[in-house]
Amino acid sequence: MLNIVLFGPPGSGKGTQSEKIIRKYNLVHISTGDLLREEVKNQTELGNKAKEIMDRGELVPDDIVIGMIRKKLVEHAGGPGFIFDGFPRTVEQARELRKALTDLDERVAVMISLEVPREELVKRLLKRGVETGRSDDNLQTINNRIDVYNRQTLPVTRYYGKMRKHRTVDGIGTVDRIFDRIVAVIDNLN
Ligand code: B4P
Repeated sequence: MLNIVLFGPPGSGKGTQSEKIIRKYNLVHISTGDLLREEVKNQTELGNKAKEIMDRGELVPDDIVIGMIRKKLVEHAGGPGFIFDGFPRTVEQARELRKALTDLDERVAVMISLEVPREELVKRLLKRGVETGRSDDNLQTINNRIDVYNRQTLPVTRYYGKMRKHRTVDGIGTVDRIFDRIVAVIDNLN
């Protein structure tokens, strides 16, 4: 299996690039953000709890997110592989992902970080907020999401860096140009 972690701050283009990667490599897309928004939409107990946290721009507790991931991994085990979009977001989630994949005799091949400056992230997310009405795409929540990313999520790069699995990609430019950079990384994996 080819298992890829697509990483980067909110608004760096993870969801956008994931769509293209899954088409080219036929991978299963797991976006914890999408899974959580689905729970919110269906007004499940989990969704009602998550909505408040997401609207503040904080991270949903690890055990909730890990439970969702484990379920998806089992459902699609033995397939061509996964793209993890927006997960892991804490070192604890990264450790749990490793355990869950090891249980399936699998591992993460690479973690690709999309690098985009803060001003550009804010600009993109404000634009999406206007276009889609997504409730966490407002200035106050965006700023908190970026702060939370820097504080709680960025250390995950060191976790994969120690295993020599961390690669960075310039996330500025057209969607196609950025995709070409990502493909170059994936196609150069041993
Ligand atoms: P996510 O859904 O992961 O949201 P996100 O970080 O904003 O990224 P997204 O994928 O949506 O945006 P993208 O960068 O593609 O998380 C939302 C919330 O859920 C979190 O704040 C947290 O509360 C919770 N959550 C999710 N996962 C969790 C976890 N593992 N643990 C705990 N909590 C979790 O794109 C943004 C915009 O940029 C789009 O409008 C896009 O069109 C635009 N764009 C993309 N590429 C561009 C380019 N090259 N140029 C210009 N614009 C571009």
